[in-house]
Amino acid sequence: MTKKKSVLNQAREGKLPDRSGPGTGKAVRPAARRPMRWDLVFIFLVISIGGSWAVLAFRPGITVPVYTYRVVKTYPHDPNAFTQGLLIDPDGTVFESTGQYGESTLRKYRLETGELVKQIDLAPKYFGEGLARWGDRFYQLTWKEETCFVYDSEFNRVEEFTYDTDGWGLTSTETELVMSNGTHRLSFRDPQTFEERRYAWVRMGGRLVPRLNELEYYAGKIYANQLDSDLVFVIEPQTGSVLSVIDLAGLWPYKERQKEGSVLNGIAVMPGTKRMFVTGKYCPKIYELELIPK
Ligand SMILES: [Ca+2]
Repeated sequence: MTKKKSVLNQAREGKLPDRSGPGTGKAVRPAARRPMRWDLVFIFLVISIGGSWAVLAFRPGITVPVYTYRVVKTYPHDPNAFTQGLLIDPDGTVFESTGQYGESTLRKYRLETGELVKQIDLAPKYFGEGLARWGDRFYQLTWKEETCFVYDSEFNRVEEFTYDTDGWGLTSTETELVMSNGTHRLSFRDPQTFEERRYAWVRMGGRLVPRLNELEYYAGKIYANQLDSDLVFVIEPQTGSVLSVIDLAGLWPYKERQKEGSVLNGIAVMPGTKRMFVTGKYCPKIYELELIPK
């Protein structure tokens, strides 16, 4: 870091060529027998400065209030379910979308017992992703297949939409669907047509928050898992600003994560209550949590 900084400082002091933009500076070639390889210096600068910026931009420091948790209760969860979307009804019915080619499903089961009530399997070419409800319909994204399946309450497929990005998380507000695609970008879509109405970049302290995954809308805010992280970001839907962070570190200890791809993913708040549930891909439990300011 020190070396990179000193290079930056030298550049600022004019000791290195200004490469800040086309036509803004000329390399000064010293009168030496072996001419400096400015092209190599330039490549070094691009890699070192660019690399530093990438690290700063994509590893945001936490600049908002942090919540930790208390486990209220745990419930069974299929340890073979690669969880991508989670909803839980007040009557204790869980709706879940799972991923992986050849293993993707839409299922419903009982929260208390894990007893399966209904399941449909996606064709092997589809990788199931986020799940949201709009009225009495369920919307299920697919990862790379750019297809959103729409089902009625009995899981009969009634409609299909296409989109032109990755499909990751999905949730619904009072007026629209909200979709993540694995970046910092949230897409707000018309539930009737699935067309994008607007988008928001999720930022914390001015920095972008990447790899946003499963989503849940609750009390006017969007809760988002982040891939390969134990953090849940609480997001203001209009601006994309992160309002707070829930730190789930230690909830599902790493030594207990047996299968590759085991990460926290899946948030559900029981409608009409404050009961919050989280789980993970290949996680054997659903955790009901109470949030505690840190
Ligand atoms: Ca959810």
